[in-house]
Order: sequence, then structure tokens, then C-alpha cells
Amino acid sequence: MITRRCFASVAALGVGSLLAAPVPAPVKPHLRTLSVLPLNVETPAHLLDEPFTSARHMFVRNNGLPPIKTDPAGWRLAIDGEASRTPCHFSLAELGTQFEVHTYALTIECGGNGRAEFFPPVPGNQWTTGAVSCARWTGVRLGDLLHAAGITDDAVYVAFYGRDRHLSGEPAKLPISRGVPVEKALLPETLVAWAMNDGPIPALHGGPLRLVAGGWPGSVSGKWLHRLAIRDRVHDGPKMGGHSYRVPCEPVEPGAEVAAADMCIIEAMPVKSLITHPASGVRHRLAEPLAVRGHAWAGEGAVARMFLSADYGQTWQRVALDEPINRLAWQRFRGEVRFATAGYYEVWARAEDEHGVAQPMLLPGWNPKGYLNNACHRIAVQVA
Ligand SMILES: Nc1nc2c(c(=O)[nH]1)N[C@H]1C(S)=C(S)[C@@H](COP(=O)(O)O)O[C@H]1N2
Ligand SMILES: [Mo]
Repeated sequence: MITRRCFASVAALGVGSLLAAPVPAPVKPHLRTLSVLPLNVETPAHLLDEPFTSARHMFVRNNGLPPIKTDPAGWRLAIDGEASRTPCHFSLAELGTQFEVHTYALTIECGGNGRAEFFPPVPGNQWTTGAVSCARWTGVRLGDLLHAAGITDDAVYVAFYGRDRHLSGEPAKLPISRGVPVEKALLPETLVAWAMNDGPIPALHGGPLRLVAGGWPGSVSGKWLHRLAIRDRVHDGPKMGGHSYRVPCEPVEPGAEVAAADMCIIEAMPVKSLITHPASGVRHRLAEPLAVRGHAWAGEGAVARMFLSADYGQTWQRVALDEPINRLAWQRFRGEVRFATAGYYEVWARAEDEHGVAQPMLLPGWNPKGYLNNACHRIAVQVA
């Protein structure tokens, strides 16, 4: 892996242009770059403290190379597929005028967020805690577009096609083409969006048009969207099959080899939370309570109760939790932690959903690609 330091020194010397193969400047230097080709960047927990994630602090997960041209003026969205009676296409202007426009804050978490913790280790981007965001997305309901395209009764899945390019450079190959079952596609919050946080979607995040299906693995929220196919079967595009975005249908022993046939597609993400203030490693004065806050989310549902522990989970204190601004938006929590003595502590956070399902304190089920790690987040606190 190329380190950030390496980028910084090249940029500082201004010699990038002199190198035969110029070292790219970090795209988000204040975040943590996991890989450059393709670009994968995660966000330190304390930079996710904003109510809604700004572009500056949004993780980047690319499977291929972003398109070279993302001009909104010429952009078209086609809708077709076996289960479309009236295939059609729209410009961005037509989308905005022919359909009702909606804005929702939607949590997008990469299926592999937390992968770095699995043991035995699994290949792939070693995300720690920073592959999650919740921005405000504006666009039209995917369901409205499906009706415009004459969705038929035998529709099973809605597939996305993006304009990004395969790493091999082969124009016929797609880096990724996934999608969602029709039931998820028809939910009111599933959007085809052209705006993020009231501005155009940044090119890195799928602008000018992307699918946003909150609460599900980020890989279903197709960026650089130019085509939707209404399928009469489970979509079979790149990264739908094999071990991609799938977990063993039945739990397996850590390190087990699992046949592709025994892997099931991930749907909603599990309940989870993140402490966004203070940053891990904070020094704190014994006399005062420590103000702790963060976000919690729960896949297709809502978080019902939120807890903090300062004794490795031996005792838990229930803390304040906001309602989500809309379904599938993350929820703010805030509490105060008091310490009996000086010394080293950890503060742990644990979210519980509406059905009484809470985050595990240790790693959840190991799986070959390291998906769905929703273990409790914890920060270090030095009390003096
Ligand atoms: N076209 C396209 N869409 C894509 C991807 C991609 O590589 N190409 N990556 C997916 C994955 S795995 C995730 S987690 C999210 C990341 O969105 P972000 O980079 O805007 O944070 O986009 C998804 N949509
Ligand atoms: Mo992802």
C-alpha cells in the first residue's frame, strides 16, 4: 500500500510531473486512503460527527475507475429489462419535471465495513469503522420510474448499470452491476438521486445520477447510473454471484471454505453504532463527566435504545437517542460517562433495534469476505 506520507512528500516537492508514472495526489488527504486503483478511502470516526455527512467526509468505495465525463446536460437514464412493458429513457431535466421530487437522509454502509477485525483475516479493503455515511439525497422514487416503464407482475429484481470503467481497461467489462429485489425498489425511500446535501452529487460519489437504497450494503446504491433493468429473475451482473456481497447461508467456523452455492445475498445491514465524539485516545479530567455522542442505524428498521459502557460491557447505561429524521436515516445519540478513578478506560457503544436485537460485543459470524461486522465500537479514554 502507498502511504499518505508518500503522496504528501511528492506533492510538497512538486515533482509529480517529473516522474515517469506520476504518483496521484490523495483525493481526500484528511481521510484514510486504503487503495488508489481503485480508489478506496475511509473516514476516521470523529470526522463523522456532523449530523449529515458532507462530501468532504464521505468514504469512497470504487470497484473500478470513475467515468471520465459526468456532464449532467447530456446524461440519460434508460429503463428496460424483461419485466418492463414500456421501456423508456429520461434526461435529468425530465426526471426533475415529470416525477415528484423527494429528499431523504439515507445511511449507506459498505457491506465490508469492519472487515479489518475478522480473524482469520480475509482479503479485500481493510475497512475499520469508516465506510459509512448518511447524507441528504434528492431525486425521484425508483418506484415511480418503474411504473413509468410498465413494470410487470413477474418483476423480481431491479439492476443498475453505471458508467464507470473496469480496471482491466476492457470497455465491454463492467466493474459492478448489482441492484435490489423489487420489494426494496418499491419502498418510498429508494431514490434515483441527482443531488446530495442540496448540491450536485460530486463525481466521486456517483454524480450526476445514482441509485440510493439506504440501509442495505452500499454496493446496491449504484453510482454513475445510466441504465436500470427490471429483471424477471435475480440479477446476475458482475459482483452479484460467487462470494461477492454474500455470506454463508448457514453459519460457518472461522476460516472455513464455503462453496459459492452455499452463499446467500446480503440484504439489510445489521444494527450498528459509531462514537463520533470524542476521538479515541482523548485525555479527560476526572472531575468532569465525559460527553459522548455518535450515530446509530439499523438496516431496514430503526434503533430503539442506545447504551454506553465504561467497564468493558459489565454494566451499561442507557443514553438519549433521537428519532431518525426519516426512515433509514441514522440517529444521533448522546450521553455522559463518569469515571470513579483516574486511569485508562474504554467507552463502548451498543445499539438495539426495535425487535430487541443488539450489537454483539465481539465479532459476529466470520464469513469468507468479511462482511457485516457490527461489533460494538469502542474508544480509548485517558482519565487524569
Ligand atoms: N457504478 C458503481 N456504483 C457503486 C460502486 C462502484 O464501484 N461502481 N461501489 C459501490 C459500493 S461497494 C459502495 S459501498 C458505494 C460507495 O458509495 P460512495 O463511494 O459514494 O461512498 O457505492 C456503490 N456503488
Ligand atoms: Mo461497498
